[in-house]
Amino acid sequence: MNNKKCRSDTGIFFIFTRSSKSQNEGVSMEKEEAKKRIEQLTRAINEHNYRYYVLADPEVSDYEYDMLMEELQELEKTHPELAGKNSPTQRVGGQVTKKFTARKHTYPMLSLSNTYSQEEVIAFDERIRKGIQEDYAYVCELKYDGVAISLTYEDGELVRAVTRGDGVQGDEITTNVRTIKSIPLVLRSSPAAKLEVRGEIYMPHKSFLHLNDEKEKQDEKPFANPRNAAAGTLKVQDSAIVASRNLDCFIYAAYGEDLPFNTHWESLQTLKKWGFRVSEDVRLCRTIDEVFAFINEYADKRSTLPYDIDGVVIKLNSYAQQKTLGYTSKFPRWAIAYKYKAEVAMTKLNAVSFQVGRTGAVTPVANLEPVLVAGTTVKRASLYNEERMADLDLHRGDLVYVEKGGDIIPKVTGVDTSQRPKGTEAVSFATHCPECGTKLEKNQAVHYCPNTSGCPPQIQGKIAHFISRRAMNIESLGQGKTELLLSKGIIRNVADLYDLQYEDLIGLEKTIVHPDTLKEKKVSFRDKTVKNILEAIDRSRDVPFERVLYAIGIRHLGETMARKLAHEFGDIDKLMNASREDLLAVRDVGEKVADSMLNFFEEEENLRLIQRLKDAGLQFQTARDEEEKPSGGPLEGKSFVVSGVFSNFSRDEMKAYIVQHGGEIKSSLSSKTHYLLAGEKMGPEKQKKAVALGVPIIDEKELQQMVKE
Ligand code: 1X8
Repeated sequence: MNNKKCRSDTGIFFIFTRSSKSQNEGVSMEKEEAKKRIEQLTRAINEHNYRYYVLADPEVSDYEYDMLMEELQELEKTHPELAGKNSPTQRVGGQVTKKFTARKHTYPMLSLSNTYSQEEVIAFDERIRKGIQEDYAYVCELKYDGVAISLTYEDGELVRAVTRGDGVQGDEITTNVRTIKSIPLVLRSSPAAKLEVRGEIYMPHKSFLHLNDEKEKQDEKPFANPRNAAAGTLKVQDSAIVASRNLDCFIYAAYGEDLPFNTHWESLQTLKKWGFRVSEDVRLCRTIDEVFAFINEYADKRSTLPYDIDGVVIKLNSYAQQKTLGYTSKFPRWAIAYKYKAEVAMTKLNAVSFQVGRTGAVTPVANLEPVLVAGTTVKRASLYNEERMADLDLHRGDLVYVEKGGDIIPKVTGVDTSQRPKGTEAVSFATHCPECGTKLEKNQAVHYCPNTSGCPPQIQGKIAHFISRRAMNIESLGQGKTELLLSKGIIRNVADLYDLQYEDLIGLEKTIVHPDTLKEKKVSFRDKTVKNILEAIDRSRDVPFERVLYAIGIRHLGETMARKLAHEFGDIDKLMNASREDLLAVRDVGEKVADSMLNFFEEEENLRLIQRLKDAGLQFQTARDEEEKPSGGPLEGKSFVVSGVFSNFSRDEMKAYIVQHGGEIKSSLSSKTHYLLAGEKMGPEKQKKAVALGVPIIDEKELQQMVKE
């Protein structure tokens, strides 16, 4: 098949051949043979990874690579005991970290002293010259805007990845870090028994834009910038999610004993040979002028890089000289970070508008004469709140400074009052909701529109929740489209969705502004879109009751609780008629949820909505087969709560025994429970509650007696 001879940089020849043996023969392959092949494949795949992710110079096609990977996966499936933690198959993730444990750093992870001023860089150079009194050189590197990481290798294998944390100790995130393909799991050559390297994990722009697009589609809040996205991703518990987000990493330092280099420059070259991804954008500079040339060069190149940087790191090259200078309590004396200023532009403030969020919060937004900042055209910028607006003392027509920092939403950072036209009026905060005209209320620094059920963006919030994947899963109808339908008055609430006809939708079009990103987006309803939406709406009629209950958006009613209540009560009418006590009797239902349920069902409008959804054919009771109980047994019509441990049955067997004889199992006590079946070690709280509710407590023997009778 794909016979290919490749020569790696280490001079080892790998024969990259997909095993000619069939899968069936593979299963019976001798373990020794399998082990050898696994080692061979692992080496080959690691080498390909290195060529692809580190050198950006792949040697085989994706297909050939996939074949090798597939063969390795098959072999590991047949011989799971041979699948190591650092096998290249582990890159796809799947392991879950329940809790990230704290780990102390062997070498503290210091931050760098940093500056925005060129004078301070010159002063830094002068301090070095005084301190060293011999020839010296600097290494200039980029300062990546990501998450610092420490990677420990033992005998050439990755054993630990720890975040910076407070510099003394950080969180171990090894499982997640293993999914980052440019981080070697096994080194190409092993320098020392123990090696620690440091670098920055970041999210490339492309991955970031893709991730936020997805988030937007799912109606989730997008990340503000790639750094937050990287940090958030590394703390996700499911490593498969981490694997899917395409993080990347640059390594920029090595720590260990007896490392085979004497300068930082050599360390970077050697790290690359060992298998690490080291940036090409590094330079050995012999004078401070060369340093500034590097700084200025990358100030221009910055906007073309596929990832965020926020400055340049300048390090003294010689380790011996670094040692001479040493450290302050916080920073190394031999390095400094020069930070680029956020890009600022000046433009005219045309107007201030007010954006109403889904929760009813009102944010002031500056509408600007379009201006180019950091490579993108800015038309809108956030003004945060009334206080911030007052601080700026904005007048209509003012020339304002707009800054695009690390976040996707630009901000207005200042006003040039010297150029203010005469007779202009200060902009004041809205008194009424721009969406529905209701008088605004203020809570701490935030203005709110109190019209929760009639204000379009707030209805929009409710609809977004209703159609979300975990609720009614009407995915094809995203944020933009619901906004359009609301603004045109085609829908006013979630029940209206079920009245929509093809003719209502086809051809609709509007340009809308995303509330989180302030970006413009054009939405339109074409034939295929409309059909997909109507189909999805139709399909949602089969969504089970527990999700419908979650979808209707009762405050504080999360997914789990909705499921419990749906099963406990079986249908919406029983739930609507439940007393506070009935609700509280359900395990984990607290006062907050109970009261919120009662409030919800008290509102005429909500009852009308539920009736309309019922009429539309949504599921308002648990499916029949779930409810169906074997009937005719001696325990028919009796409900039981089972608690404690039993001598003749396990707890599950006990429950099955009851159901078998016609009884019904409830997960928690209410006044309607017929019996509490108590085993040993039942909690005293249960007993108290049963007594209080007047539920008889029986034991195993009494139950068996009841069955016999
Ligand atoms: C932090 C960073 C360093 C480098 C790049 N990006 C960073 N965020 C580098 O050395 N090229 S060094 C560093 C630190 O020591 N705190």
